[in-house]
Amino acid sequence: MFFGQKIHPLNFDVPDTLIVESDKVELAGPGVRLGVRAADVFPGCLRLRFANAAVTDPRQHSDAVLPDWRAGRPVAPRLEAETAVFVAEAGRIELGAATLRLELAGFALTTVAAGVGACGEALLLDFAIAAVDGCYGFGERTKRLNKLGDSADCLTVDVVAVFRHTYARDDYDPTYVAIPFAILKNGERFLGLFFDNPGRAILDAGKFQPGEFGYQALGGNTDLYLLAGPSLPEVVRRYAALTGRAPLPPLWALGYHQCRWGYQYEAEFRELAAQFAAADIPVSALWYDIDYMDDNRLFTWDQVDFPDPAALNRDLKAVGIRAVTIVDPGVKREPGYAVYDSGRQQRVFCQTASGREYVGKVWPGDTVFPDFTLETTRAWWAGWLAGFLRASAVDGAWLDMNDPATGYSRTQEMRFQHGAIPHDRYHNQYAHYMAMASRQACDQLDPNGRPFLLTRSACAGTQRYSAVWTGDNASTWKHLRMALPCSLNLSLSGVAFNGPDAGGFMDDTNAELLTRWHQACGLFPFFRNHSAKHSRFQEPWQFGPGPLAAIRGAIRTRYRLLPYLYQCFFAHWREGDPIIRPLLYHYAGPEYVHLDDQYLVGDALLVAPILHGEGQGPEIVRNGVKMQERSVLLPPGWWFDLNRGEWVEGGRVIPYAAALDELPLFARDGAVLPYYAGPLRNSFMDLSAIELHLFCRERLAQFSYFLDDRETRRYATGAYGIARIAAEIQGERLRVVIAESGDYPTNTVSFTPVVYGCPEARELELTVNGRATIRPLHAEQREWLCRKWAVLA
Ligand code: MIG
Repeated sequence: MFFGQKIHPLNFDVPDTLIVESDKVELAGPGVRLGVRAADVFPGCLRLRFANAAVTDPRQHSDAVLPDWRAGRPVAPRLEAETAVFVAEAGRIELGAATLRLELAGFALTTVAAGVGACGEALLLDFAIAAVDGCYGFGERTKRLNKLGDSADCLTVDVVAVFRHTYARDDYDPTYVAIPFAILKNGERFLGLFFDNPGRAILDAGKFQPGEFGYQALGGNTDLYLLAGPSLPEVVRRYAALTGRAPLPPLWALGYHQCRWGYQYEAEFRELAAQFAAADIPVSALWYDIDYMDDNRLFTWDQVDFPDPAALNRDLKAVGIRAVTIVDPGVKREPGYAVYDSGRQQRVFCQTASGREYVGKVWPGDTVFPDFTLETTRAWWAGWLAGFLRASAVDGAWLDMNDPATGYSRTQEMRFQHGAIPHDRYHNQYAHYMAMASRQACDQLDPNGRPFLLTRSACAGTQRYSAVWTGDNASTWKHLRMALPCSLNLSLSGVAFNGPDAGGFMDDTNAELLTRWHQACGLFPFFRNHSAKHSRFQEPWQFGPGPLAAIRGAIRTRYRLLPYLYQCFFAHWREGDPIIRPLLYHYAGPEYVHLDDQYLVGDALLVAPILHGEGQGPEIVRNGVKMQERSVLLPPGWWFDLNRGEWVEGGRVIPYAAALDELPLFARDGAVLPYYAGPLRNSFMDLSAIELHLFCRERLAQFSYFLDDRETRRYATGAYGIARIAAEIQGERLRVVIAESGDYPTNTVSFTPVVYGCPEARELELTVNGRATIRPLHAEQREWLCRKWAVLA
């Protein structure tokens, strides 16, 4: 056996009879009986529920869909000629005995002949996609953005464990995350297909058979949710509405994170804080990998290496640095160890079919695994985790090894709910329920606070509980290149809060790679430098003054733009739009179908990082400075080059050469970038004064700035305001109008306009909540100094 194998479609039994009943359609044939029900879920979303008679446990065990949408409004079928028809609000479904045709928002999709079938528990849906020219989503994927011609094995695995020593590759499948969600593109129309089945499944967008899109569930029943476009944002927002959006994180979680497997002593952490200060680089969190524990016992600290973790973490916090600890699910199987004893006593661990505690072999040696699908286990876990976080003054938890990794012990014997439920029903959801339980711990600590959790494994819906990092990559240019499409597809798949190990995890990084990685991913939703034990150290200062200055520029730029990033998170929480987006999210045309070496942050910033090193691609020498060159596709309209400080006309591809300390970064005409201009002191940021960086050459610059307390969950009950900002140039006058509304006190944020690339502007007319003032524009507000990106910061 090898990964990526499918069941050949010819092995499926195909129904030949169709019976229309009052509430469902029954498809039958030799060896196959499939019930099909339809329901309207919400506008633009409908569900087809497939019930395969051969499935032994017909219950839906998935927790992907938000509880509100699980019922749906049933749509009755009716017979038209030989075809059963469901006319739902969101679209139309036509079923023949072995064919399925669906149409939503002008996007029609039909199965191939014999494209609906069953093979024992397995379900087959095979669609003809000759007209489809793009396929996106698929969760956390390697390779390129467009999945047409590619396939995905939806099974969560510890990638490095199953693909040993393959760091030179960039085509891993499966990965840590299983999200059976595909977005098909046909010209400028998009359609989302979410196959809600938590078991192993395969998505194949024409790899097995060109021109066909195949879905195979290997067990259990599948609910197929159809998400209408016609645009890509509509599909993505609907998927987010269905499975949930990320709650607002604490502001510090959006800063720079420093991590490494191998940091082991209290002194090292104090030294790190001092080194960041000396390097003049803000850092918002330091991370504790497994080395902090006492012999890999969960919820303990090594007493010798960390005599007083709470004091250490409080000292760090006093200078604005938060602490995050790794928390693996596996509990050391050791009678006398309190965590194990209490778990055993409360029967919280996964069991085998006959009721033995399932045992794996991981870091702690013989290891047992909490069954997070049980409410009792989640309460037990939440109690321990909350106690640990409180006692050691830790602000966030990093959930690793929850794929789940069981080491040299097979996972298959690990069953759920006291051995009653086979492993595969919850395998892909193990991390999901662990994240849910961990969130419960945070709720116990501070019911009105904002938790920060990071998980390696995830499934559809996990974004409601945790951010996701993309696991063990390697310090290679290939893996840097791959980080863009990987995070972009994950973003389109509902997981907006994500990012890779910056600098690369496995193997040794180098000065240039580390620098370019910080630039390329410095505006990603999650930004953490992390590396493996025994690899070369890769803190920002490890490679001398040149790279340090360039990395400092990248990190400081992130902090400057943190208010913008935060606003993107707020907009995500409200609407479901991802933080980072492929260009095809906003621009139509064939040139965007495969474009994945540049991306947008929100809709206003375009990042086109250098993704190759010296000697690996186009390079030039200008004034004695070596520069790497790439092409940048600028969509139509004017773009302000923030690296060089000039307007560039778009609608074309331009060559762009960038020295080591330069990042090609563009703001579109009509953009407003909220900017933090205050002192950079780690996670301390006073956002009561914000600069509004305005780009209004030909277009009105507009932005909705959300006002909230940035600390509590009051926003979730509507306690936030919106400052609507509009700016334009009229002759010598810059006119800026700001109007606040909503459930937040007005005039709590002072906004200072800064206009770019507009030398003719001499005065500012600023109207805030109806009160107008006119004053001269100061020189520094007339022309921003951004000859060099490092200077911008
Ligand atoms: O077997 O905790 O992906 O980030 O540093 C390796 C040690 C276990 C895997 C994680 C990685 C982490 C490492 N962990």
